[in-house]
Amino acid sequence: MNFSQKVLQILDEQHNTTPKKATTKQLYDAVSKAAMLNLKKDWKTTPGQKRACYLSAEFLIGRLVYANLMNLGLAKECEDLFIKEGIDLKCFEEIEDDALGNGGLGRLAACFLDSAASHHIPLDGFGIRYRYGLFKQYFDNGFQGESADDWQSFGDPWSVRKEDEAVTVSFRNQQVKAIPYDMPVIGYQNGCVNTLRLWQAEPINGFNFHAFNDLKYDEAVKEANDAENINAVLYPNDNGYEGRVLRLKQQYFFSSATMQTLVNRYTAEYGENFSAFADCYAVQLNDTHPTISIPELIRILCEDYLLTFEEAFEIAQKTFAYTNHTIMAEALEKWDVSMILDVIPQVYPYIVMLHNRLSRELKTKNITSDTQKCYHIIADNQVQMARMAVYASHSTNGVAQIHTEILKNEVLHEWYMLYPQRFNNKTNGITQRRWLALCNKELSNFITEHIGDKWITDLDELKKMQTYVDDETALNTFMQIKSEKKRQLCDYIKAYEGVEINPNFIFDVQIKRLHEYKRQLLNAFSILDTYYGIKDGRIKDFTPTVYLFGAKAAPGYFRAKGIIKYINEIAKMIAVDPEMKDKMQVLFVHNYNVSYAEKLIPAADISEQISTAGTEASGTGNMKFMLNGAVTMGTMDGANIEIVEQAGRENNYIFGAEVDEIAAVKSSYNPRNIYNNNPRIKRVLDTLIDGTFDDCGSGMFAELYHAILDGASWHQPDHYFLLLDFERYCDARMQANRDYKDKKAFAKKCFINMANAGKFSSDRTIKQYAEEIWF
Ligand code: 26W
Repeated sequence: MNFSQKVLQILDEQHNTTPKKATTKQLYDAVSKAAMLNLKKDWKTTPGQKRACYLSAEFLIGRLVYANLMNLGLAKECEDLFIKEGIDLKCFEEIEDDALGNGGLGRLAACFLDSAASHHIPLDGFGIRYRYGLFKQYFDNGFQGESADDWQSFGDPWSVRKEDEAVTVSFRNQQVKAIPYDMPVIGYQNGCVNTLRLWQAEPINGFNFHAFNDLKYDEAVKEANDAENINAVLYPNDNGYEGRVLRLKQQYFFSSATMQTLVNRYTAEYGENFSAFADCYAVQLNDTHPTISIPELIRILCEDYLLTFEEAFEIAQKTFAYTNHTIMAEALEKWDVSMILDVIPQVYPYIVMLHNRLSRELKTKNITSDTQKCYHIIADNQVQMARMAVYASHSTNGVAQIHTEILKNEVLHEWYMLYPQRFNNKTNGITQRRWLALCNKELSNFITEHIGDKWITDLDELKKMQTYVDDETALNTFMQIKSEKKRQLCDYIKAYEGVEINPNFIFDVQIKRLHEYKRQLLNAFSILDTYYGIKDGRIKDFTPTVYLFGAKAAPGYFRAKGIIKYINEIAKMIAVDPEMKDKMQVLFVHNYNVSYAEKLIPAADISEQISTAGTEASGTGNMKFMLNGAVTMGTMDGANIEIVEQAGRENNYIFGAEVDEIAAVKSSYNPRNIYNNNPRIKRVLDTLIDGTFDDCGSGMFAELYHAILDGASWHQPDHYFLLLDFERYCDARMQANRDYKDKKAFAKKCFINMANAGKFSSDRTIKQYAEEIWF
């Protein structure tokens, strides 16, 4: 039976309906289940083959149905079936994203899984099956509001519950069942299917009948509630540490369940001699969030299989590797010893043993007792997770060249001095399947018509497009495609936001989590300055531009929420100004997510990547824009540096202080001086306090103003150097605005960016992990 017939059969037998009468949910269920039957024969592991395990608290996989159909090679057949039945495949756009992640770190994990499967690399993901993913965002009078993300509202047809592979996870005062839900990770039309295993916590005894009979109804369901609380919700923090008990429980929950599984699988195949364990499994820790896996594996080996600590340590060290994703000091995880003792006391002795082993090693290495302190795994009554990860693993990597250098020279400098061989760089990447083939069919077809379709699994092929930069027809088609993607985005925004934007404007886009270091506020200041410049006649001949923002702020991050409100106020002011109607527009789209990114990125002319130099570990959105033919407006930070290295600085807009300059001015930096001496800056900043905009008495705007000019107890004034970079940013933007007048010349820059994006495929990244760390 072919795929279409299976779809019809499932609709008939399981839903008692036909394609024409079926609801979107029923269609989705039938299509997905038919696809699952299709891949079943390929979903297996090769015996005796080493497997890599990607442990991550987040997997931001987005919408699965289109990607899975494409990778299975069923997209055409499904589309034909739908056309025949008069159904629009677009109906699946109603289906929620799987938003089990916050931002870059979670999306990277999803790209890696796609790339590994597409290149026959045996890599499985392990994480948490959150009941609610990242909150949904709405705006209420310009303020961010949040609501729960019920990502399973259309069901979860891509998961298989594996009851018989459940394990028990123990906390000091609680035991829970960890039930695996396995999702297929489908390689691009290559018959390879890997697994993403997401753990769900459930009670061992669902219902206490005795308590119920005693009329203690709360107590009757208490165990179930306590278990379900563990995976109830994804912590919505991105780059901000929260030392909460529940978060520690989540981390231990999926770490322990995964370690038990690996040990069980190993013993089933090889018995209780663990000497080959590290030849069977490589475990990559996606930031420190799964790092408790290290003492947990050691504990299991010591307690259940009676290995000595030393034997277990050596196995762990050979097995684990650690990736750091941020240098924000406030994101470094440190758990209070008291909390560890309260939640998982059984693990603590092994943390102490790790600490002691390190201390002994330091003594043999002639390190002064003063310096020794900065290595201690247990320090200030806290367990320092990054130190544990570096110490008890064989590899530590950063995610872009500059980031790895910063790790070696600053954040983890003392560790680099001790173990230089452990440090390595793996510049991030993105999957061109989702971020070009799927989200930009027009550009994909254009590329394929010129160079064939090998780029889909070998992005270096894109280089061959370079020969067409000076080809009139090719460049014209390229420009038409950008226009078409802009029109499509306009239609979507009209329907989804109720706002009309002009497809003939320059599309200038900043989409990413809202964070001070990413400097959306700098973007806002510069827009305001442009607005005043146009009004005052200082700026003439301005090429009309729409400034698009998309970002979620962590619900407890007051400043980030203030910035959202501020940008929404600016948008409103400009929208009601008739003079601006054919000049500029600002829009903050609501509920930015993976699926929204897939629409915004192909339509962009300018990609805003304006973090303070030395703060953005890599960035991956920047790569997606480049691949879809946008120029980068950016600082020399993260992967921007490698992007312009590939595409040429002359084809991008690089501005602002670099890492050295920031370091040099830091101690004497005085933003108030800049403010007092620069009337443009003063005017823009004053809008935060002079009543130009209304924050409804929340105090948000004044707080932003004071953060920049006065600082706060925890930060120096203008900690992220907005005022330092302000003029250089405005100049770079004006330059781009003028350059755009020569549409051909501008399109050529975009084209060159696209043609040189090959390096930023996650296929390249994952092969480097595979070859240099795992196999
Ligand atoms: C404990 C709170 C917390 C939560 C999330 C701390 C840190 C994180 C992540 C590590 C933050 C994150 O997503 N980092 C991003 O990782 C991307 C993938 O490597 C990089 O491209 C981004 O630059 C980096 O900010």
